[in-house]
Amino acid sequence: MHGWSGKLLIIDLTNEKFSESGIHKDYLPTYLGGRGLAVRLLWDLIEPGTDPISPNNSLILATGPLTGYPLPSSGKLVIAAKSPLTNGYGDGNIGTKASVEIRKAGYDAIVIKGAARRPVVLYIERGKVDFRSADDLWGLGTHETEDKLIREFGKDVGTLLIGPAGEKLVKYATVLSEYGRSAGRPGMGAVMGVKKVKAVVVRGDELPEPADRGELIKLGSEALKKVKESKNYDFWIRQGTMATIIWSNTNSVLPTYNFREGVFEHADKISGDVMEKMKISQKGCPNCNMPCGMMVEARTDMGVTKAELDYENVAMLGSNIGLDDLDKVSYLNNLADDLGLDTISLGSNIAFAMEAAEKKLIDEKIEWGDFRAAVDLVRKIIEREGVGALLAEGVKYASEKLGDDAARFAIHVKGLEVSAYDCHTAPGMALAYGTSPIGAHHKDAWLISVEIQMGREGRLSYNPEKAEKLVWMQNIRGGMFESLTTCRLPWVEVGLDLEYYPKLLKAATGVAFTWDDIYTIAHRIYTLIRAFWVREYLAAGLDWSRELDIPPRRWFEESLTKGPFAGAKLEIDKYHTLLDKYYELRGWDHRGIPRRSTLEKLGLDFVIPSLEKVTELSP
Ligand code: PTT
Ligand code: SF4
Repeated sequence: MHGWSGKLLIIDLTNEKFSESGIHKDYLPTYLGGRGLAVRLLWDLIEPGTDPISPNNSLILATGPLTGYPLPSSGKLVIAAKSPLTNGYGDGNIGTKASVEIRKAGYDAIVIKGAARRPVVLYIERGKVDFRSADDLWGLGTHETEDKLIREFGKDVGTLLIGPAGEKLVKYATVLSEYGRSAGRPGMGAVMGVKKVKAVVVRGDELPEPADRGELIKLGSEALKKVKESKNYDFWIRQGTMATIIWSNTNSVLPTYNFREGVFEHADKISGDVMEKMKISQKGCPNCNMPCGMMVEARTDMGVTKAELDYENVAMLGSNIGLDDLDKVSYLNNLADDLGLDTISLGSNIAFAMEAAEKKLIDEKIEWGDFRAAVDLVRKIIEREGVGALLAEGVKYASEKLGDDAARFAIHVKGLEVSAYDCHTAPGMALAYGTSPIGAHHKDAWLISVEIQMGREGRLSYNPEKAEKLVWMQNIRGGMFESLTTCRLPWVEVGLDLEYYPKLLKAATGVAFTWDDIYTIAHRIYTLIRAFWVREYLAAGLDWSRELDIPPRRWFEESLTKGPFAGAKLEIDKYHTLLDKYYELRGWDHRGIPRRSTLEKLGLDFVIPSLEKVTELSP
């Protein structure tokens, strides 16, 4: 076998044991790795209806057949589990040395089962796992924890860790690494927390041998050169994802005041240009020559802080909560990193609280743009104090508890808070959020960029071609990139030719995957993820229906009041037409449940008995 090691490391925390096992021979060619491998393992390993906040959940760290090789931005890792926030499939993608070290230690994936009795650091090398006490680290922020891990293990190891949010099981706690890389929006940090794993530290020695080393190096260095020669390269290096703030505002999609509006009157104060003036350094993931980690130094009356800024963080903790000062936004961003909280869900929960306070549904006084109140709210979320106890569970839960009309301004899909694109004027992007396999996230499809290029009329239309484009985009981004596992930004941001990827895959694995093969694998992954959601929902006694694929009510019920699209909102009947088209393309029925024929066609026959136990399948 080339390109993959073909091996899993299985760690049993409850019994402090570990074992290695071969990966089923069919899994790698049919799921590739990363997300594909993760969902297949979760399907196999988790009992239907498992409580995600229990030792019975499994945490999967999955690399792919391109991870770590010398080619563009190949230092990515998928972290997956059943999500505590949504009760469905959850994952995130992190760029960190840990991804490369896992491969170098000889594993395609690591499965972490059970729960430790006391906090542990898992120290992993090829064929060896140490269960070391983390008593001295429990309770510390991620920055201090990382400092201590580096002192103990040196700088050449890979680290994955949680902060107090993960320890206290906040439902949108993430896994952090390298002072600001964060992954696993749907609560992967809480899964690590319930297992009492404070950190995973990995040291490897050698990557799996590729099928054609010469070809891989030739193609990889050619692609790295193309990235640097791209016309967008210089601007990307200056601003990274932060350039999107002004783009989103100009195009009326910048989330503002809890997604009421798409334009923020102070967008210029939180823009990429302002960030450039605060920038002190820049960092990137392994093997990346277009590093986008913009490190800034921020000054507030709370002191001087460093933070790594990205578009999503700044939009959600800036315009979405009415905060117009990039220093203060950076402070909140750094606080989220240190505590191990997802910035997107955090920004949504703060905005939800601000709106609930405005509507007098909660006692706390927290006004739009109130920085001090926002900082205090973060503390309350971690301590589960007052309204923080509701918000630690996410906006869906908080809105259900508050009742009244709170559900109208809880901005989520399937429990995962919407990431930073307002969709009052973007039906295709709304569909992307509605059908994203982890709840509302842009990772799988950035359809907004395509819609905006269509001009006003095209953008507002419900043309079925949007559903077709969405399926294609999901298959490339959420199927191929999440499984390879490499960063998609060389393609998305600087236009690296997609044709490199099947060629690199062949050089790595020796298998000539055609585009048809890649689309089929992606389609298989999406369908298995959907089957997982249905199985888990119904096993937990929850209903499953197409209503779960509908984005927030606000976009259908309340028009924008400002900007070039004032008066615009989505239309529910037309949205359903798009959704029907999407289901047809995926081979799912009117409820969004995969048809028996689709499961058979994709080689997912093993799913049929489990689904038949809980629901009737359409032919
Ligand atoms: C991702 C989500 C994003 S998406 C952002 S900013 W983005 C937020 N970043 C956070 C952060 O920082 N700190 C924090 N405490 N929480 C945060 N939550 C948010 O998490 C990230 C980059 C980015 S920056 C993007 S778009 C691309 N995402 C990729 C992806 O998903 N897959 C892939 N194959 N390549 C990608 N490349 C880019 O990676 P989640 P990272 Mg992240 C401070 O994890 O759960 O997927 O959520 O991983 O290493 O930080 O890289 O404008
Ligand atoms: Fe990491 Fe950014 Fe490079 Fe992607 S472009 S690999 S997210 S540094």
